[in-house]
Amino acid sequence: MEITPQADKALGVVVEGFDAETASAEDIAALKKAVYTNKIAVLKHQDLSPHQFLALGKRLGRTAEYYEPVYHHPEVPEVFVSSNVKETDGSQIGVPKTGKFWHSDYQFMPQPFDITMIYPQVVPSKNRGTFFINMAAAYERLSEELKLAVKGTTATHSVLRYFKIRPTDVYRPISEIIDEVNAKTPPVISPTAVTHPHTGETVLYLSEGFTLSVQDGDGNDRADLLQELLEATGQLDRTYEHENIHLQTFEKGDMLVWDNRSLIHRALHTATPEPAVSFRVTVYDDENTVA
Ligand code: 7UC
Ligand code: FE
Repeated sequence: MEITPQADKALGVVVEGFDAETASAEDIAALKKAVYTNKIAVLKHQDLSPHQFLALGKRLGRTAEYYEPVYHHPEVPEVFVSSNVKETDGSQIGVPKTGKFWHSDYQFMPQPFDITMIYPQVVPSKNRGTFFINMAAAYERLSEELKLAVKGTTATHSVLRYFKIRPTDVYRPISEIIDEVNAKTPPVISPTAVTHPHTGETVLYLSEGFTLSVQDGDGNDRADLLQELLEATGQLDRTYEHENIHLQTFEKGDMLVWDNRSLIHRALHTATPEPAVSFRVTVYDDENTVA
């Protein structure tokens, strides 16, 4: 196994010679260390079944089934399927157009995932990739004034704005669906700046997709501060040229493994939709917490 930094990039390492079936405990430890240090690891030349993919996830930590079953792989429910391709019988497996907004995975849940693994299955010929922002580095780049303004504030997160209507929701009143989403996944409140449990970094915990509001210590809404932080971190830049934005491209056989506690991500917008399928396994890492 050989781990090398991605050339000319602020983030990421490329991992050659990683064999999920025979990887030693030391290989797994080295991979996790690279993920927390360099934020994204691109495992090259992977050829895994959904079961093998899940087995690899289990070596990194505690895997989880996504709370909405419509995303589940039919044979391996822990595998989340993003797909815009219909099966030959016309049925839909997984959900199309997932994650086309800035977010981290399960940011709206009481406990977000530590590690996200994405394994693209059908790779578009162009516009392939995912945008990332390192919210630990973005915090460090804030002005002293903004860092001070963040102190003592909390942020409220919810899936509501990006909850996908399920096939079974057709003809249901939208108010009923909204009530159901709020009952099942109530808004979660966290400090606006959190300590990364595995690295100790200070991470801005907010995103354009899932963060509804920021409040000060007295409970006053700070919509102005939320707007300033989204702007400063690069999340409002529709040219995607902000210095904080990293475009991670991939090719067939690549598997992306990233630090979901410090990175937010956004699926690349494709103007002409080409077939795209990817599998995802998410992991809670209960070990080696610093906070
Ligand atoms: O369909 C989607 O974009 C899924 C999103 C609402 N949640 C992904 C996650 O893991 O938080
Ligand atoms: Fe995501």
